[in-house]
Amino acid sequence: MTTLSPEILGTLEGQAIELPSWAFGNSGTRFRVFPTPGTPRDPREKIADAAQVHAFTALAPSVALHIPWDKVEDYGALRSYAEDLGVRLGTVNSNTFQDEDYKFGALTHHDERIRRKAIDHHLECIDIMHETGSRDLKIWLAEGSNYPGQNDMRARQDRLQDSLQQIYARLGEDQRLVLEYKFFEPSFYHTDVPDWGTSYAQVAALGDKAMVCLDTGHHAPGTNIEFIVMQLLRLGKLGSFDFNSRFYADDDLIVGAADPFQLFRILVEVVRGGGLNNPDVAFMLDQCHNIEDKIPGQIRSVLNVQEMTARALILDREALDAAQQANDVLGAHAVFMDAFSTDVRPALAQWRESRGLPADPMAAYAASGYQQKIAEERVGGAQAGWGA
Ligand code: AOS
Ligand code: ZN
Ligand code: ZN
Repeated sequence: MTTLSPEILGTLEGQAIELPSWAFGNSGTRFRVFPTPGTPRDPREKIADAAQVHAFTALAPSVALHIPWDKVEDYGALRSYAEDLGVRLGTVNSNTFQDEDYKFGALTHHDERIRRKAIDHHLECIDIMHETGSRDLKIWLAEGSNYPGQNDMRARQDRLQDSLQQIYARLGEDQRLVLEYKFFEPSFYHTDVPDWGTSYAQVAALGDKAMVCLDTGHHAPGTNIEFIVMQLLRLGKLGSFDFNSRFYADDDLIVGAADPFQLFRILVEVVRGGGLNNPDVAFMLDQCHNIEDKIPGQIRSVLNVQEMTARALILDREALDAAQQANDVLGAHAVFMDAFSTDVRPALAQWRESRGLPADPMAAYAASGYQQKIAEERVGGAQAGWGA
């Protein structure tokens, strides 16, 4: 059995992966949303489910909120509720994609009334962050155009910068803004923040408290995502990850499910660039569980990240460096593949047990009876928000 050094285990112990509240709601495609028994009916129940993931893995100590999907009267009370369950409230995600006014844009809109409304929504999110104790405001924009000539793309970039500056000015001392990019959808011709370069240009003009959010599902097929990770870390601008998997589009599948090797390659660059357990680089999941149970879906996801992190940590850097220096192409590749091909699961299971955690969190959750309990107790669980 492969063993993991105390140093590696110490690093793994510090790993924290934030869960998205919306992963616990029902979601689906535009064709059908299949309801799952036991689905949370309100933000508290989503947090309770997220706390289960943490209880079985010790990997997920915080939950990201989405406004307005997680809107409540009293955020202080929600915060205490979460903390009593052993988790804290994390990133606040804004939403400018479900309001009729935003059909043709929000932070980029040429109509000053609509743009003001979208900016004000973000200011409200920052006010909420003060109450929830959240550090990061995550902005993903669903704006763009469908046809060439439809919009003045240049003017939209200028208005976006102005809007972001107004939002940035409201951030507290210890708060940050992370700007997510996505190359298409819901707009199909142009998206106002389509790539890391645009996100970087926009946040770099704001200041140190603005960073890029990299969602692993938001790139064209074949994109070398680990190169982007390397570059953003090198520039000190990688603020957060939204981890998920894609086969075709923005599939939001379980991280590491579609391409475990890609997840490994990304984590190798994270380790190389000092991004692991670095408070400046938030690890988050952005997933939707359409047909599988949500809590075990999230448990599987955080375990996948942990497993690939362990493999990235066992990469023999000295041997790799030596091979690279000698221009030993196949030797360097072999060192890299050795780490990826190493089965660290038995060592991780043993280590979990030594810390009082279940060796197999998936099996332990299934045996816990929680899923049956919520299925009986909760009737009429809510949709995650997409299309709601
Ligand atoms: C959308 O495609 C993005 O991935 C967003 O990060 C996210 O799914 C949304 O903002 C949910 O709040
Ligand atoms: Zn995302
Ligand atoms: Zn997405």
